[in-house]
Parts: sequence; C-alpha cells; structure tokens
Amino acid sequence: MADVEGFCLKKVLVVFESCLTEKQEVLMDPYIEGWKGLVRFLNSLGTIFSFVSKDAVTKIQIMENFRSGGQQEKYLTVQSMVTYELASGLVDLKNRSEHPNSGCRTILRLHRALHWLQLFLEALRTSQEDSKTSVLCTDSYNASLANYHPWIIRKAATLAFCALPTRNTFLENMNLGSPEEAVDMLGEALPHICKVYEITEALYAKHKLLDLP
Ligand code: 1PX
Repeated sequence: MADVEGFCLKKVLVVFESCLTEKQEVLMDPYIEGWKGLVRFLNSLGTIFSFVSKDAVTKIQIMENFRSGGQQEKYLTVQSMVTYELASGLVDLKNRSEHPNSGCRTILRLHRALHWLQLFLEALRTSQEDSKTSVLCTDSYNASLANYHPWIIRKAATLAFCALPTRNTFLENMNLGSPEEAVDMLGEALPHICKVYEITEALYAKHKLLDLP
C-alpha cells in the first residue's frame, strides 16, 4: 500500500458539498477539485490503477482548460456550460467528430463515474466488516460504469479491483479515523454527492445529453 499520509477524504467529500449553489447549480471549480482529490486517493492505491487515473486526469485537464480559457465564465457551472455549448453548436450529438472533447461529453464521463463512486461508498458504508472491497467495487462498477465500457476496459478494471485492500484497511486509509468513524463520515457526506449526481442527471436528461458519443 502506497503512502496515503496527508490525504483526507473528508476534505474531498466536503468539496462536493460546496459544488451546489443556492439555485441548485453545480459549480465547475469545486467539481473539478473533488475529482482531483479522488484521483490523488486512487494514485495512493498503487500503479495498478494508473490506466484509470490517466483517463480521469485527461478529462480533468480538458475541463481545467475550459475554466482558464477565453470562454471561462461560460464554464462557471455545469448548467451554464450546457447552455453555452448547445447554443454554440459545440457538442457532437451523434458521432464524435468536430468537437471530440466538448465539456458536455467530458463531464458526462465524470458524471457516470460519480455514480459508481456513490454506489461504491454506499456499499462500503453499509457492508459487513468481513466484506471484500474487491467484490463491493466490482458490483458497484457492474451496476454503473461498466455499461459504458468495452470488454477490454471491463476486464482490466475488474482485474485491478482484486488488488484492493480489505474493507477495514481501506476505511483506515481514508484518514477519517477508525473504520466506524469513517462509516459515519460517509453517511454524512454521501447525500451531497448524490445531490450533485441527481441534479446533473436531470439536466442531461432534460437536454437529451445522456448518450453523448
Ligand atoms: C473512497 C473511495 C475513493 C475512491 C476514489 C477513486 C477515484 C476513481 C476515479 C475514477 C475515474 C474514472 C473515470 C472514468 C471515465 C471513463 O469512463 N472513461 C472511459 C470513457 O472515456 P472516453 O473518453 O473513451 O469516452 C475510458 O474509456 C476509461 C478508461 C479507464 C478505465 C476506467 C475504469 C473505471 C473504474 C472505476 C474506478 C476504479 C477505482 C477503484 C478504486 C477504489
């Protein structure tokens, strides 16, 4: 197990809480920040997950570029991004061609991964002490992200999950205190992640963006 000193999942989860504005919009900067924190944790689990973190980093980078580019204010929230990109014809709706890396399709990939995270953390929280993390992770993956991945990625992912530490070691590595304290913290934090997920899902459904290539 790689060193996870200094990593505190609480900070990462609190960031997701700060994504929501009073108008129930999803702020891009804390959303990106949250993903960066998750990737740091993923990296601490070992190089076996490099192929996952590489893809996540690429997507985070695409969004950071939008947030520092000429149209940065259009990317302040997920809502403003959708409005801007659709109105400006910047989204490939059928085939990936002219706009292969639109903000809309990039956030959709992270959004799907957030669903996996939600299911996995909920499983971790409610499972028995002797549950296998690899099984919890595989089940959450199969119920979410796996539906969008080709066979080869699914195979690599499920192989990598086998390298996950036991439930209690995993909970301890989150630096949220004892496994029991970690479970309590997850119970407090998960509703915020769920809310961000639900709002994004409803927005994408409304604009028929849930199948972007
Ligand atoms: C306390 C728990 C914290 C755990 C933190 C873990 C953070 C995980 C970050 C995962 C980010 C995954 C983003 C994947 C986005 C994606 O679906 N990309 C695919 C499609 O993109 P494209 O541009 O081609 O349309 C892309 O093909 C993916 C490639 C890499 C494989 C993704 C496998 C995802 C497995 C789920 C995460 C496993 C981490 C397990 C650690 C507990």
